Amino acid sequence: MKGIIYHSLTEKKKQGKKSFAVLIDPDKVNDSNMEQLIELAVEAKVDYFFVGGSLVISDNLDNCIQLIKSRCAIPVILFPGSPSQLSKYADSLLYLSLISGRNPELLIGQHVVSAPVVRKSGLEIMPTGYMVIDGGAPTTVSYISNAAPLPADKNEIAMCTAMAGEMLGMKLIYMDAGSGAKKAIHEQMIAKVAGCIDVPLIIGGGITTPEKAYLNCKAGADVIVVGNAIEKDASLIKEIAAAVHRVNKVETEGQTSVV
Ligand code: 1GP
Repeated sequence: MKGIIYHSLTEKKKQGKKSFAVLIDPDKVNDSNMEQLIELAVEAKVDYFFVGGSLVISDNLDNCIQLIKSRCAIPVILFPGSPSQLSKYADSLLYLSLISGRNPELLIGQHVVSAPVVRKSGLEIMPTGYMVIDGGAPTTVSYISNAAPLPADKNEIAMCTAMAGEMLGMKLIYMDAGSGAKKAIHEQMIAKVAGCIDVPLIIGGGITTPEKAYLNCKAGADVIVVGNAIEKDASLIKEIAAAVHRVNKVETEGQTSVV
């Protein structure tokens, strides 16, 4: 059904429910560690798999998604680093426009070139205002995008960028410090941006602990994305999922922070 993933994201936001997405880079997994990852994700009630990477070299994308689909019902959302990272086996596509940068290719150029293929894929398309925030070191995304990241302490610029993205019609805002960022995005910036938009807010890049995931959610993130830290230690899936979902519980019970 068209629009089912976006519907789930907006419904959760309405209910104040936070989601946890595990990011899988198809270059960094094989069938056997994928099996383990999927098992852990199901057990931890992970909400989404994001699949993609700034630079995907292998041809493992379809295989990786098919494996997930054959093992569980967790929705798969494509998080592509380029228009070549399309797979008809996924449920939905983050249709990214790099609104924090000033590289016209990533704002609209690549979209124009790939539009017929994207339309033909039949995927649910989710227009996403993608904002790369300085994570303290050059990341693959900052290099590949050939665009300066948004300074980490410029909360007002982040706020105005997200507002503009929403008014231009973006259905999601994704703030990303980049995979393996030294510094994850500060809660003050998340709060500032969350306070000025109505669409769901995705936060990722450099999140390595359940505490950080929890604080990000409390600050206003709707979806937390973790990739690198889980590649290093898959057992974190359980802890981070629990921390993210604990925000739901705490808010339902009207208590204060328990982490
Ligand atoms: C990167 O937001 C994602 O684009 C996740 O980052 O790999 O650092 O968790 P990490």
